[in-house]
Amino acid sequence: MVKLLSRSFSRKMNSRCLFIGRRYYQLAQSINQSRLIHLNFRRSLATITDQSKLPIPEPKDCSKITPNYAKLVENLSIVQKRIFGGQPLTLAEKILYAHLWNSKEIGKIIKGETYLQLKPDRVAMQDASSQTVILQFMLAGMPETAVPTSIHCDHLIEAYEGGDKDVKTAEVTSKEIFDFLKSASEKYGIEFWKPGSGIIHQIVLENYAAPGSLMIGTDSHTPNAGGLGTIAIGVGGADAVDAMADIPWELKAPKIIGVKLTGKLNDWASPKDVILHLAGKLTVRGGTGHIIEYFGTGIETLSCTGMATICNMGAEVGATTSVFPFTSSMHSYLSATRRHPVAKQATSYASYLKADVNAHYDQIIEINLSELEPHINGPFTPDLSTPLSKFADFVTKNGWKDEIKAGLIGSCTNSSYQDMSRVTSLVAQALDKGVHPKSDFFITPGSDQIRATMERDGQTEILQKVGGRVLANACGPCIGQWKRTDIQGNEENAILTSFNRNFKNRNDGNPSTMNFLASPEIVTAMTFAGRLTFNPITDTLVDKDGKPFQFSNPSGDELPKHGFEKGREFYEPTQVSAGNPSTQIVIPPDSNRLQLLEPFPIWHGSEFHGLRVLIKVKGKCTTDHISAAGPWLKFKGHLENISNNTLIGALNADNEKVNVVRNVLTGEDGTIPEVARYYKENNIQWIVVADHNYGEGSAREHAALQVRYLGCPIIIARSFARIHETNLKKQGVLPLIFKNDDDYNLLSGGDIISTVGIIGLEPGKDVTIRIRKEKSDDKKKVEEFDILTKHTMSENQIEWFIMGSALNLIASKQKSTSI
Ligand code: MIC
Ligand code: SF4
Repeated sequence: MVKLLSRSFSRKMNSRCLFIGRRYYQLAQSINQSRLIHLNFRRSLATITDQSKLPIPEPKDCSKITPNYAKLVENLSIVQKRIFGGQPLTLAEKILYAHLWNSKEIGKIIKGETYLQLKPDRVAMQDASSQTVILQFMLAGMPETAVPTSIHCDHLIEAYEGGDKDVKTAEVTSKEIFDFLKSASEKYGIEFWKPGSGIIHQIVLENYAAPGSLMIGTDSHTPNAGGLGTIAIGVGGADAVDAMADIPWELKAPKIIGVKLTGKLNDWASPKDVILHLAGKLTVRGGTGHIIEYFGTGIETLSCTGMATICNMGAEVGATTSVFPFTSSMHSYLSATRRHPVAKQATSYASYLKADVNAHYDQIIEINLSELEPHINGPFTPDLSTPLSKFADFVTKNGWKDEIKAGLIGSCTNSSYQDMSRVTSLVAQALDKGVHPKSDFFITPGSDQIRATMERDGQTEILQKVGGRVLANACGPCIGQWKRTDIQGNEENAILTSFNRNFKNRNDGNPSTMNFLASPEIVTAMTFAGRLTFNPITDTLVDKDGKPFQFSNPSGDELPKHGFEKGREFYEPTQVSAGNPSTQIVIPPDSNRLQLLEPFPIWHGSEFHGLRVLIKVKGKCTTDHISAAGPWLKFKGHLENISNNTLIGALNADNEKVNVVRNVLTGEDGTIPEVARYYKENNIQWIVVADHNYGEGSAREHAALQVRYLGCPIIIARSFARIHETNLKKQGVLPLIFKNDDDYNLLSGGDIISTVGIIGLEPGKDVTIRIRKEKSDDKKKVEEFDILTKHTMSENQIEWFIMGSALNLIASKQKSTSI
């Protein structure tokens, strides 16, 4: 048999694969899986999968997930003719304009200026962010959601013992949240995915994403679905409420960055390296206001899941979303995940699913995949990108200890079958030579389907044989849900992960943990060395016989040869056709985790006077700094309680301290939430002054809700991250931007602020900020001056501000129609 199979491969591949295959065989035997031996053996040999030969499983009912292509194309052609005189458009523009609410009325579209009113096909939410969405949706008074919607329980599961055990624990510790979300799902006709079923973005890719469709999700990595040709945009909860309540969802027409891919990834390079490299080029702000659209001959060489990884991490450069045109690997993935009917339909609309010839990109970046080497990004920011060959020097120069404490692979970004089979090929090589990881090794499958397929194909056993711990199908350590036991206090240490984000404090609450981001293959190989300076491509380890051991290139199947194994049946979502108004939403009256929302007060109608600068923030201030996750995730449904974490990660420019500000009323220093509450109790409203890209990172609307709740009507920043800026607007907070960037330097904590220009606020009209500085030694010595700020509020958005929040506006409209 060995001879027979080997015939189809080149000589070089042959010997390597045969060798690994033999080991797979012995391993499988040693774990007594005789039925699997045969399969695994053959599978491990087949590093190159002929997609057309894959089995096509029985398709599922695709009626609700197949886009209405005929209607979309018709809508697009109206806009393309009326507004653009038939000129060619990029794929991203085509999909967005096909989803315009008002294609027949809309006037000129200017990218970067015009607000588009869109009708998304679908909404997805995760358990942490969906709590406030539901609480807000309840206020909107709708009987059911207007578009197909799903809830995924993935963030509230703490990684500790691994797999099912951790899910069981979460079912107890977060019972009231899951019960609340489940009952709300039943009431409003939402598909509910239980804890343990998988991570939102992986489940969406496996079940809902469809080429040419438009979806929004209350999580910044929603763009993952761009790997399947979907325009999928991360939004705050209030935006989701718009779509669910059948209200046009607004998005400023984005510009388009075209990324031209040529060549083919070689050996150790993986799709993750495309985005790690691009993040280095674009930086965390470079994608703001843009969609990243990939094109070029290189795209046909990528797997669908690999493209999803690239789109997922586009969130890290601030891009609105990322998207790939329809490819044959998307077709194969759709078929393998029982959506052949969608693939078939998409094939007949293939010209809609790619950019028009000669389409114009606002900027073009070229990447030759053949020349791309693996990259490692970090620490503390995802855009600090270093090629693997230079990484050892980088570590030495920084004087970091040459040690990796833990390697973590998987998560929503990188837990495809391809990722797992390539990783297993490396682990099998090491195991064969008796080489074991020097660091802790964790694996997070993205869904129960992936977990089940990995188990069936013997991958899990191999990973466990070297001590790998398979965690629940959930976010776990990626979002700080990690009961870490290997380090003490705030010890400086390094971890390597295939996740997408690496902000301070994120994974384990320790500000001295450095998270370096890399592909699953690189993370795994380096975990065996346990050293940051180890380069798996060039360096050797020592095997059990004291001989040098070097990893061969990773290899693996793009899709499972024998199809995906179905996950466990009880993880299937509840099937819904409509809402059930008689269902009671469960909120225990004495809960400290759920609290009904009170509408925010409407604008008082005057200029603001006597606002205090609570803090002038220095440098990076992500949503993790504004509303930390980890242990705080449990209070997502309780605004009052979660507000105790407001801005606790922010660095005060006045005293260079984190979470310490001067209370100007008492003259004493306190934590930010303490002082904010003190001002609130004393009827003093306050503002935040911030640096660039304020609110970078997640879609977390708590970062806006909390400041609003504690009495902040205005944030003045050098610039804002897109989702957070919208979240602030939605909650009735005015995001103002310094007209002159240097004016940031003129403000300090405790300054007294008033406004000129809020009365009569209009799109494009500047707002004057009057600053009064009291000298701390003598209150009579004051200095007063004006600076100018601009804003990006549309007429609609100004109405949200006037009404106190977007939700107040929806509720008032609901009321007037029901009278
Ligand atoms: C994240 O990756 O930061 C999160 C947790 O998934 C967030 C969502 C949240 O905070 O609710 C995101 O990316 O939007
Ligand atoms: Fe979950 Fe991490 Fe993905 Fe966010 S980035 S959805 S926390 S796995």
